[in-house]
Amino acid sequence: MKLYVYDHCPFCVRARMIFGLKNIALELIQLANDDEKTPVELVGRKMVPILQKEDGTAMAESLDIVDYIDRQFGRKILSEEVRPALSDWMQKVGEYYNHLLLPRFIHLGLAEFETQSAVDYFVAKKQEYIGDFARNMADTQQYLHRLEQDLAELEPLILSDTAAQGKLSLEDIQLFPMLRNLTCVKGLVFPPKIARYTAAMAKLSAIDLYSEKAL
Ligand SMILES: N[C@@H](CCC(=O)N[C@@H](CS)C(=O)NCC(=O)O)C(=O)O
Repeated sequence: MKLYVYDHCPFCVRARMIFGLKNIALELIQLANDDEKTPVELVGRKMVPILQKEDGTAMAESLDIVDYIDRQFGRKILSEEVRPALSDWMQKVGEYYNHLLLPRFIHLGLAEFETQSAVDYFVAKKQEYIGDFARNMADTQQYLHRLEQDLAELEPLILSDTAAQGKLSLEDIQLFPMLRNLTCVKGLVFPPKIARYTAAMAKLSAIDLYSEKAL
């Protein structure tokens, strides 16, 4: 099977996780951020992740891909339960964390940003949502302060290093990609349980963190 992704895309990390967790072979295809043709030909719109199955058919939507792989290949491993407190936390942080992430992604040496045209495409599109990237970088401390308070609230919700609610669930599929992407923010210190959880989930799902490249 082929999975079309951008490295920085949290929805793509969700889809990649189920392959890693179940140890299923996968061909990962990193698209250029300005490649509109490939996704549009596969699923009719410019969006990743896209799973191309062995029969050539293509499937979009991260949680549909996760559900398909979990049900079709071996024993189902994910519980569908998502605790309201965790869901609320992800919603709250999801509202502002892109101000920290998007301006950094283009400097991490990621495959989707190898060309200047791919970078320009991303910057133009995302600045429409969050405003000037340089301004957002300059506001780092303000967002970090808020995030550190929110991470302190998340800490008691992490019940095990290898599964947020104690057993693997859709919580891990949604939470780990957010935490993984936050590892690109230099100076951000995860509370101990969150740090152990992020490291363990990265290993279990075979997905690199950005800690070494943080800026
Ligand atoms: N609901 C979709 C959302 C996927 C999504 O928003 N992907 C973004 C990348 S993070 C995308 O492809 N956006 C189009 C673009 O970047 O031009 C899913 O869960 O798969």
